[in-house]
Amino acid sequence: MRSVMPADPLSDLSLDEIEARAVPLLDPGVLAYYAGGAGEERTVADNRAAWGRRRPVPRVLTGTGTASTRGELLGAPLELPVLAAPTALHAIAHPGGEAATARACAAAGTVMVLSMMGSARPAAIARAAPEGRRWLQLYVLRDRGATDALVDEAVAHGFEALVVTVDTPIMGMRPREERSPFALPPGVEQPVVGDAAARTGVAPERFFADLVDPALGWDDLEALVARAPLPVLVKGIHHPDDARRAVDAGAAGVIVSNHGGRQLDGVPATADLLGPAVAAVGGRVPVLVDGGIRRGIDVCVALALGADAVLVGRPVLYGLAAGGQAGVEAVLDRLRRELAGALVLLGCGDLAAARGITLWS
Ligand code: FNR
Ligand code: LAC
Repeated sequence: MRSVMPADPLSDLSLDEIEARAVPLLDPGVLAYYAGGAGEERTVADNRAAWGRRRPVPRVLTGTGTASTRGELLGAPLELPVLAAPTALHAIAHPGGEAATARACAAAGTVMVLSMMGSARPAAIARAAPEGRRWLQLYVLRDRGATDALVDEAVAHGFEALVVTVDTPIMGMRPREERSPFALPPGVEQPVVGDAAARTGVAPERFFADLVDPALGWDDLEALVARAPLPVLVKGIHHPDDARRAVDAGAAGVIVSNHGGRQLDGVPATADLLGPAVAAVGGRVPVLVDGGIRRGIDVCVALALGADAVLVGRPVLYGLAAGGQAGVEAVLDRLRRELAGALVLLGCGDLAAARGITLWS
């Protein structure tokens, strides 16, 4: 009798291998949008390389035979310190869209951060994975009423936190995107952007040009934090003084991020920015980081540098493209297994112990 091939061809693949499966399935314009970065993509490359420049040094004979990847973040449990970063338009990767991503994150016991530029609205994510943890990413709009309406929807649908992205007063210049533009396929919408555009009578394509407030200041952030019924994390922090200032403004968390190298090419890798930001925050709130994290060992380095958790952007999109919900589950499960294995081999039984890892640099 002929044996049947197992149904899940993505399990046991690394994130790079899953990406390689996804690439031929994507429309060239979509691939340019997902993969591309600003300028000549120096920062995209350095984000990845900078994790590898730091070498964690194992401790032996620690009596550690297994490791747990469990922890907590903002007062609730987290099975894996790897969150899904907010990324626009999951429905152009796979028809399952953000709902599939939300289910995969719930299955992995981690947080999905929904982008306000997503192809699904907050209510739809809550319906897709009611048991999952979910945060909403915001760009602050000139029309503060539109921003508040969205926050109300998030609160009504069990979102636990807001992530305000502050590194995008304008879009970065991204040559790959400019060379290979893509049009939204029929049936794919950006409902939140659409609502905000309709409210103000602006074309949705003019989102960054006309809707997002490009001149946001610290006073605006403070006002938003004061008004917000949810904890606010600030995403896109580079400088340690800004990390400190975000906490002073009332942020419940800081996300060290250069937007995956998509905004200003030539800025430092996030692995280089993380340590100073952690020192500036001084343990007052959690510090998260994203950019180029592709391996469990990268997560160990981030933890050793003082991060409480990390986020991954493109790998989730590639997992989604390669296999829908199962593809995102494969990405998160691979990171979980790599992280757990690396922790054991470094002599750490849990995430708290990872903070004490020595880095050879
Ligand atoms: C993003 N990112 C992003 N960030 C954000 O705050 N709001 C958004 O809507 C988006 N959209 C978006 C789309 C795409 C296609 C990508 C690749 C990225 C940035 C994202 O949250 C995160 O900072 C980076 O993706 C992290 O880097 P890696 O993991 O992709 O290397
Ligand atoms: C991007 C925007 C949507 O990086 O944040 O494409």
